[in-house]
Amino acid sequence: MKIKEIKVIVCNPGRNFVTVKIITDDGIYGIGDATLNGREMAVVTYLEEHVAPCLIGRDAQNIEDIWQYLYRGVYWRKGAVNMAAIAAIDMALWDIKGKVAGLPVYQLLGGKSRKAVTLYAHANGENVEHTLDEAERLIKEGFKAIRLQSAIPDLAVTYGVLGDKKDYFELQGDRPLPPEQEWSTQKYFNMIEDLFIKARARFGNNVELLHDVHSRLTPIESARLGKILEKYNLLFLEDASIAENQDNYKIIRQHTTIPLAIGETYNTIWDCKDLIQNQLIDYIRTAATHAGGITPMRRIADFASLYNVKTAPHGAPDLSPICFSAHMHLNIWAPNFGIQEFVGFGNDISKKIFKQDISVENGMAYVSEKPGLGIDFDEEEAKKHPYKRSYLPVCRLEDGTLWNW
Ligand code: GCO
Ligand code: MG
Repeated sequence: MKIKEIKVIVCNPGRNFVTVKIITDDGIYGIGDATLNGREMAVVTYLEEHVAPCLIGRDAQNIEDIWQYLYRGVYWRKGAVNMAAIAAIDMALWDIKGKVAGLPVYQLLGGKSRKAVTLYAHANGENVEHTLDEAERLIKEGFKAIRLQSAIPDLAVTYGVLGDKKDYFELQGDRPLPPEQEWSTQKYFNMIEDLFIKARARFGNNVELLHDVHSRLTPIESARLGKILEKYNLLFLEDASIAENQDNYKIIRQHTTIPLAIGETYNTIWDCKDLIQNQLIDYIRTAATHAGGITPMRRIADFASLYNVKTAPHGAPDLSPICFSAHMHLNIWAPNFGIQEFVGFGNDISKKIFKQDISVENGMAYVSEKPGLGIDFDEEEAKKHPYKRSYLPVCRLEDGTLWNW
């Protein structure tokens, strides 16, 4: 079964998504997600110019060899652009393998370890009360785990909270250039405990609560935050500090028992090896799209299981529904799966382009039983919504110093 054609399609049903479609000489096709928010076209060029020509004529069944060929064989290892491209090829090949076998991908991984996948939803608010109202709405919808984020009083724009803007495009205006956001650790600390005191008072202890710091704190500040929030029993504290230097987490860990999660920007197992091996984290949040596909995600899950680290894949709106489908197969299989981030399946245009087959009931997602990934992509519909340049925001301290986004 030879690879006959590889198409790379960028569409924008409100966000930019890069989709790869691999077509074999048997007429079977598979799809994968190569979206790299704010740098989409770099991945498109990489795929079209450098990856696709090398794969035409290769046996589509040899997923492992193709993965190694694109990773090991290229000399230039790792990197966000490279790994997003490899990821999309890998997902598409698993999709094809499932279709050939007549089985959903999770069956090829080893079958189900659970009946459904627990999701956590986002409650974002303009202030503490607004966040809690949002959380209440989600709890009423049946969600068992909620991530709480509130705007910080006296800061112009806070991460995750769009204010009166409906989306990032509106935030960026006509330019478009990266919007700028502000950060003050002091003002954040003035607000954050109140959010969790009030959340526990209002919702009790039967709902799981989570929080994303988006790497805004230094390790010792994260340790302080962990100590403050420990008593509110969070499922995890996400991206407290950057861990390019993985030793940063030793500092946090030695001060607090709050469960720690990280990994949404990681491209390979090497980015989290020390964190996992030294048991400095509790959840690894790599995404199939940014960590090279289903093949390495399976390896990361197995490696993490040796050290009591659970998986909690990234599920932001800038990963396409194809990535979410790939995660569903990994999540239903992985014995050490923890929780899946969930922000819905996009708007109506997105649902017309990406034909998802996952049902969500009471905060749990049920995997597709269709052969392959169980998601389809409507190319004609996608073409009606072309790429629009867009950037993630950048973050600055109040004195203008560039800070972590
Ligand atoms: C999350 C992420 C997102 C990111 C986005 C950046 O936990 O969902 O932190 O909110 O901002 O994915 O591309
Ligand atoms: Mg995050």
